[in-house]
Amino acid sequence: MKIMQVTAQELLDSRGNPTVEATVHLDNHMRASGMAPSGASTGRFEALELRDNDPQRYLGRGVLHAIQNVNAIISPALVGQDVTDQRAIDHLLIELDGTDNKSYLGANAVLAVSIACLRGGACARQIPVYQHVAALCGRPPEGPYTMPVPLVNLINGGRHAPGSSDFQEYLIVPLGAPTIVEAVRWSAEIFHHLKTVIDNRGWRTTVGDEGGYAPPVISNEEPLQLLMTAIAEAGYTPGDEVALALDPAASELYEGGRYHLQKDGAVLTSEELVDLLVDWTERYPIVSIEDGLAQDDWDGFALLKKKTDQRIQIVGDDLFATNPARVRIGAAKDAANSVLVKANQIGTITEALGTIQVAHECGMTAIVSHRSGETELPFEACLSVGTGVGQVKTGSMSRSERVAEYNQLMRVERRLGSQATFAAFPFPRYAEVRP
Ligand code: 2PG
Ligand code: MG
Repeated sequence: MKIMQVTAQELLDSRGNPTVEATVHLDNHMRASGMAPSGASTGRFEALELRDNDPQRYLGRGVLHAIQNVNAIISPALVGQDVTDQRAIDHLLIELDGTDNKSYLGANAVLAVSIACLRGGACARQIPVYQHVAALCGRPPEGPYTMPVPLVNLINGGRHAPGSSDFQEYLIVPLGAPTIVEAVRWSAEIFHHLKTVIDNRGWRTTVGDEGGYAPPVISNEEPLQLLMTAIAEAGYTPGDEVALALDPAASELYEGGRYHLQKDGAVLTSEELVDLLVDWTERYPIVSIEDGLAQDDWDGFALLKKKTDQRIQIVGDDLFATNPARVRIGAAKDAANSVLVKANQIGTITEALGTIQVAHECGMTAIVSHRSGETELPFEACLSVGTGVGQVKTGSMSRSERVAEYNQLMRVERRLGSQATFAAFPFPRYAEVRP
């Protein structure tokens, strides 16, 4: 099935910022669209998101140039391509862009087209997107499938919720659930209990960019206590049934070689921050820490990994920026054992799949992740099931763009029936000392 034309338009993401929607038109009059998500805590090594910088429109955040690149440059180049051949399409996009970081066409233009083609390919083959992804990964589309353990961001801070914690994300990990359907139910119940816990402290129960609560806590440790209480109030066992995870997004706190924690009135060296995080892993059932250190702090990452001794997952987000070359550096430096995979950090689906492969070659786990500025397409759900990576990070249990992902995961699991198995969390040994 051949591509006749690719068009694009400027729409909004979940934060009300402009984003690119691309649509592929196929020769049988079918069409499929893709939209680009967008980060707030973006790393320096990410592919470039092309913005117009015209202060008269959307505070400079318009994407009309990216739209123009799709309509005028990408569309003519893709005419006649087989929409099911994702690899060929993405390689064409990479060549057409010709830069290391997609700065000519814009990663937002390129990814929107890449996703549109992926969805168009699934449409043309008359199979669901996750099956098409599985086929691209060399696996039988009929299954079996591994359903991902979700890392559910119930407390938002940092750039996603000014006024809350300095650290960006406090997540629950319902690793003891038997299915994704149950994992979602447990998480939603804990989310609702957390509201009461926060309300009882007399705090506002508003939510941040990813739908987690954003209470005005007095320390960066306090969110962990709130989560522990909510898990227990909901009737689950912290640790065995529901563990914790963190994404401090520490690049955002790093200035002049130090980490600035305003809530704690502290300015920490890399070693001191590692000590703080390690101490928490001994007092709370934390199983995963993402970007515990800044994107250039390889030594800090390596120290954290060494001190947590493979007991927990040390994840590189800004550190790796979904870039296979950086993952290989990380492996050589023994700086992490997991890679966060965000397709828009690298630009195409084929490259994101390649990064997952490199992560596995390096003995690392991979987590498919959303961005804080999301679209209404439940894309990460399909990518996480199709790739079978075993973990997905896609926000809290509120805001439609986050819930859409969980709903899609539940639909897929029910549809797959016995072909679906809930993943085992790969780092089962959290802190021996239970709180
Ligand atoms: C992160 C992401 C997603 P952002 O840091 O992991 O949660 O945030 O999209 O703002 O980079
Ligand atoms: Mg992150």
